[in-house]
Amino acid sequence: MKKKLLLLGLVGLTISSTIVSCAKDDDDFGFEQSQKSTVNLTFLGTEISNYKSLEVEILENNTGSLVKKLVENNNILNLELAYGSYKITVNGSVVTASGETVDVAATMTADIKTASSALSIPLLVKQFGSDFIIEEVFYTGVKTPEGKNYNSSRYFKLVNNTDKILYADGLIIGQSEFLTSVNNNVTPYTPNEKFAIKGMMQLPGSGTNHPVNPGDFIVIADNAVNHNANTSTAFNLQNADFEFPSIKNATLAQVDNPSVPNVKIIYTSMAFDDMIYLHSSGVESYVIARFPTGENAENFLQNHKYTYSYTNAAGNITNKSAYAIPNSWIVDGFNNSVVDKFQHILTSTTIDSGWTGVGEFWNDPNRLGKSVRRKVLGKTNTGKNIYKDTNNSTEDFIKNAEPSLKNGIVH
Ligand SMILES: [Ca+2]
Ligand SMILES: [Ca+2]
Repeated sequence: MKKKLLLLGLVGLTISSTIVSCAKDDDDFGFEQSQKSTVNLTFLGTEISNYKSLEVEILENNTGSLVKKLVENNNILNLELAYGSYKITVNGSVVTASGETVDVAATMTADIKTASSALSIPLLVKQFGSDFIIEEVFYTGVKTPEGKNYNSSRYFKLVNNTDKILYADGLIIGQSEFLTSVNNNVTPYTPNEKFAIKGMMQLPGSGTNHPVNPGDFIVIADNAVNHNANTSTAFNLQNADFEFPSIKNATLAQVDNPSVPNVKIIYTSMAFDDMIYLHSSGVESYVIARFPTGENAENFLQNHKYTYSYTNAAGNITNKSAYAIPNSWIVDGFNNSVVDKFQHILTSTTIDSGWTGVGEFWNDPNRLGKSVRRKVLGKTNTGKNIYKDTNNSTEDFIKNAEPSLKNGIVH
């Protein structure tokens, strides 16, 4: 996947203000090319516990002279440089306050033309991906204080973990056909080529209708209403960006909120063709994807049927039919399971090589009201979270997390 640079934190003076203030202090005609400056470089980022290793390259643009320095377990570099116009490049790794080792980089230009110069260089986290990632899925649901099942208020939360505006238009969410807790040894089975699905929805929009700023998120709720008004243990999701209510299944008692756009259900294996229902025990996998140019829901249903068979417990052959999303369309995904039931992951390891989950064992009653969330690596310069995505959900996610929308949707 394409690597993107994200701002970890911008601390201290910016270069441009340094240059302006230095220039104003100078006699306009007072410096010569041969003069030297004592330069103090400080590398900075938020929530960093150790500046482990930084390779610094300092290139003078006119003469081509290049200085290389290695800075270890430190974020300060002092050196002498001739007056000139410099490009400073930094590559390395740091340890965050939460103990994660992350790659960082920085580039900066600076004019050095005073006897001493102090530069603060903001380090950027090198992050994976160039599209949305799944930050959280709340699939367990809640029980009412009276101990009854409350079947709504589940949601997907997708985050723009890049440094540019992304459009949610047309994003696909896929729910696995198989369970991580059951392995029937089906044939054919090709998870390295495609992801078998039992449910698939697509967000509306024609390309640029739903912009999402860097670091911001969208919520796709089963039903975008204030569930907290129905039962005190459920969440207020009325400000969700999209919803997938099932009106046809009356037992869910879901309603269509007219002010929140509905997703398009492209495929579901449920008896109600408007219904996608997340497995409360958390043994499914989820992906997000985009149709390549020329593909759409109609083509997909024509060309991506997936039929398979297996030998059932009675010794007979079971034939089944589902659909499958090519892995090349998938932009993110992750597996969920529980320790005492885990059989296999359902994604290619290039999408997710691990699994996360909620609950300590199969149908652990304490799983209810908890979700899975990604770990936070740091903050953007606008105070938004940057999330971990190494395509290994065992490392990237927090199990048994407190749902981020517990107190409603706050951006
Ligand atoms: Ca609606
Ligand atoms: Ca990923």
